[in-house]
Amino acid sequence: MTSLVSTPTTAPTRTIRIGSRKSQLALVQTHWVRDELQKRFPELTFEVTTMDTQGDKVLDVSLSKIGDKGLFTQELEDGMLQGNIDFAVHSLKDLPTRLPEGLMLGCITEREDPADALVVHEKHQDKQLDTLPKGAVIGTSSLRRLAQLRHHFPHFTFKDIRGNLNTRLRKLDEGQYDAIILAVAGLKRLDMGDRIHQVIPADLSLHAVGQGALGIECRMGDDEILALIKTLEDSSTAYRCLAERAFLRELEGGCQVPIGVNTKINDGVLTLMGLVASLDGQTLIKDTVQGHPDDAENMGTQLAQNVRSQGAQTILDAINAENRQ
Ligand code: DPM
Repeated sequence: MTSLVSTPTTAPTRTIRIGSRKSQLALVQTHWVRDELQKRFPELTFEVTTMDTQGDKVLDVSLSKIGDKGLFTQELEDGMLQGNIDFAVHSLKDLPTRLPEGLMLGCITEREDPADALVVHEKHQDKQLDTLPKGAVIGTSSLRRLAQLRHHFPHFTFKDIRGNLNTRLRKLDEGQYDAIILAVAGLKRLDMGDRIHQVIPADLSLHAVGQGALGIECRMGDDEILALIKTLEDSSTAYRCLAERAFLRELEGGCQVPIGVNTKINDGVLTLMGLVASLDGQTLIKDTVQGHPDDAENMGTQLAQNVRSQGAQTILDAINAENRQ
């Protein structure tokens, strides 16, 4: 058919739809991804679609009681499967180790400092973890942070805390807690690095699997999208996080469990340290494996089997039994 208007010589620019949670941190992270992709692919248009997840809506129940099966990811995953968005940006540590059929982890970005931070009430400005008073109320909803810190500091009182970063900091400043524990990465990304009072060293508390990295999830077989997002991958972070995720995948049974990790790559050797703790902080089971980064996932699985045979299974069974009640 002939047309009176001139036919365009190039295809119309494609719009790529990115899914994100609405929280301030999620948006900072998603906008970083969008801006980096826009720089690399100026001919494409990127659009951010925000969604509320179950984890954003249910604020009055402890995280460990809700379980961790896609609490912060499911609505975004539905959006991808229904074709409403093309990929989703997550804090990698919130992305379950088993993804729904048809979806995949397409990219792992360069990690921020994966450590946890102590943030104190102003009256404790001169204190560190080892000088906070007996009975100090420490806010965290992480079983991992709770169990490890309780092991080293049994004289603290641990109290649940929920809500986004700003809500948590407000509750701390109002005096509901003496100190709270937050990820260094989240504070830095929100330009609140000045609230980091002490970076908690690995010998006191190992960080969560994937902490500090972003995970970009996409549809399996969507090669066009996969090629785009892969340009943001950091291979060193990816190897480390794949090892960490394999460790967690092999151990978890759907509930939040006190599992911590630490990884590094030096001279081409990947070191993965993993820990399982009992909730009372009495028992910490820790082991390390080393190998070639290409073998990352097998190393994670191997380490899980090691700690299991060293007593971790008993701890996990007890936690899972408690969570079923
Ligand atoms: C998961 C945990 C927490 C988040 C459990 C854990 C912390 C919950 C709490 C799996 N997801 O770490 O053991 O302390 O009450 C979350 C944060 C970030 C991603 C906030 C934080 C930002 C840091 C990052 C919540 N998810 O840990 O302070 O990107 O790694």
